[in-house]
Amino acid sequence: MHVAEEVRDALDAGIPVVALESTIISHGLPRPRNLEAAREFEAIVRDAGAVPATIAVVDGVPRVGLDEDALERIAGEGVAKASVRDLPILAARRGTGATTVAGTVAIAARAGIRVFATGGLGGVHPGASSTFDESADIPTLARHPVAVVCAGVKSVLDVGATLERMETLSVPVVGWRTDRFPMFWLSSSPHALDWRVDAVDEIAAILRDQDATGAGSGLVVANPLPIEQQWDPAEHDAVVAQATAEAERDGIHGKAVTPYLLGRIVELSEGRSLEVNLALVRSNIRLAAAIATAYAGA
Ligand code: PSU
Ligand code: MN
Repeated sequence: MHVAEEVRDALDAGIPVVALESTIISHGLPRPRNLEAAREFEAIVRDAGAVPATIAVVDGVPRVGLDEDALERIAGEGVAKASVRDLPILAARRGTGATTVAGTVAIAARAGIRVFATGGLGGVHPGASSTFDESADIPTLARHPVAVVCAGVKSVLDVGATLERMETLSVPVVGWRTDRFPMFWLSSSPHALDWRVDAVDEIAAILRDQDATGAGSGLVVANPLPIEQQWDPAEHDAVVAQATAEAERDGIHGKAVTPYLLGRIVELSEGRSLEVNLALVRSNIRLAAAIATAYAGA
């Protein structure tokens, strides 16, 4: 594993660090917007006084903190989507991969990074009771002490089933200034949360308790977009339904499902879903930086 000097120095000095994933760059956003977005995401962390650590596997080496060259490679073509199980294979064949939430969490934990920002988590897909399609993101968050700030899970998923899995696997979930679990492009959902948090100091205190008790699990901080920034719900429902039907018609399965749906949803919405997606990632990064700062100041 290679930890960038700036990240290593920050971790040693107690300067706040925010991990960022790379699958969103390589498989979640269309080129060339993706490279622009990757740079912007890092700049938002810096503007908040924290150090960004974008994580990916480059030529077999897990990298924590990417230079401009590496960022450009991850934003280019032919990059594998790397979940936890892909990491040893990429290492053995010196491959290059963009890490999912699961892959990023596993590497961030090894580097000692406690706070991570993404767009939306993977979770349980509709029909999972027969297809078994459940993202490795959830079980991985049960195993590593990394807090992930996200806008809930993508609404292409079975949100209720995903919340149930988080309960079973003992992944704690808190709503940031909300009582309802957000659904990525949409600010709310019918799904009530057990816990609402209104101050970053309280999130820092949760992390410290996990550290003290050796809880070992992560934390999901669900951060809804302000309602005036959400995607139009009527268009959202129609587009998600159509993209889901097309994925089924085209026999998409395995790791291709999520990138296929996200790409198709951007096309069908003529880019409107993309603007909302970018806005929610920015918002999650800002909150993650504030949490990392509160945690570092402890
Ligand atoms: N959030 C986004 N865009 C994305 C993803 C999340 O705004 O592309 C990615 C994350 O990397 C997440 C992955 O881990 O989608 C989930 O893929 P799967 O369902 O195959 O586990
Ligand atoms: Mn899957």
